[in-house]
Amino acid sequence: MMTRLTDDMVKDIICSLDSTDDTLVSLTGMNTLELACDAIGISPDTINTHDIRVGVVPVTSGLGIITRFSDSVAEIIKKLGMEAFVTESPDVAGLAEALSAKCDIIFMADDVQFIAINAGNGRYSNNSFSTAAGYVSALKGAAKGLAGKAVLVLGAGRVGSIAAELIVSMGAEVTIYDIDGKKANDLSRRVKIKVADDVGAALSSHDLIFNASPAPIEADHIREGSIFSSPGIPFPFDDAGLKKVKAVIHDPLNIGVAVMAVQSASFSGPMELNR
Ligand code: 2YC
Repeated sequence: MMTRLTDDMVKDIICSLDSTDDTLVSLTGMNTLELACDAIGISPDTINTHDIRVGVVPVTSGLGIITRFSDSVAEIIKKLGMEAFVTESPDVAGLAEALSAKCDIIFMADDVQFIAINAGNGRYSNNSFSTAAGYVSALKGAAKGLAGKAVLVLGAGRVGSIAAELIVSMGAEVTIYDIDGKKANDLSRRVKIKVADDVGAALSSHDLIFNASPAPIEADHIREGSIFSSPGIPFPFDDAGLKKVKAVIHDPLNIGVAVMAVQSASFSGPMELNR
């Protein structure tokens, strides 16, 4: 089961959009749009964000609407330079609204999947891949490259597993820890990674950490000056832990949504945009 955002985690996204972008530039050298393009391997000048119309459809299924979730998604996308709006209706009526408004991309999330559909050709981006790719790019930026370096991945769920594969493909030595040892071992049969069975020992022997776990991170396990790329929710650090780290890259939605928007847009050739 994917970790679910709460109203409280989402409430400040819109008012802190600019500071989130500034922090990302200072930590990684890239703003949110540059990071999203880096994550999917295109250059920012190949995508004309102003030509892209995005519809965000609230979804009431399962545990229902998260207050300001859809508004936050739309504002994150607008900050990339795209046109974005939240549909009046939720669910199927909202989807119909987005389609009749000739949206190029449609975002929707239930309790299991969060996707961005390219309305021109039906291909879609999902939040797990996008979050993994975006936060790996952020770690690469903050560490000034990952090739030949040792990286610890916490969490062998959907995001952590994809991240481990991406980091290995960048030439890093990856160790993974998951509280469920079977998950970590299963992944190590597919991807060339080492498995740690003690999170404290693993953390105290790494400077570069990708955290995709919902668990808190204890300050006395953290190596002084380490860099965390940390999509995991809830935010895992206490004040003592924050004093020891060199950098923490974290947001509740921004990087994942930005990669979804850029990746689903990249599924269109110029002629395919849904006009
Ligand atoms: O407001 C709505 O439309 C809700 N149906 C949205 C539910 C999102 C559930 N997913 C999550 O909370 C997590 C997020 C971290 C992003 C991906 N899954």
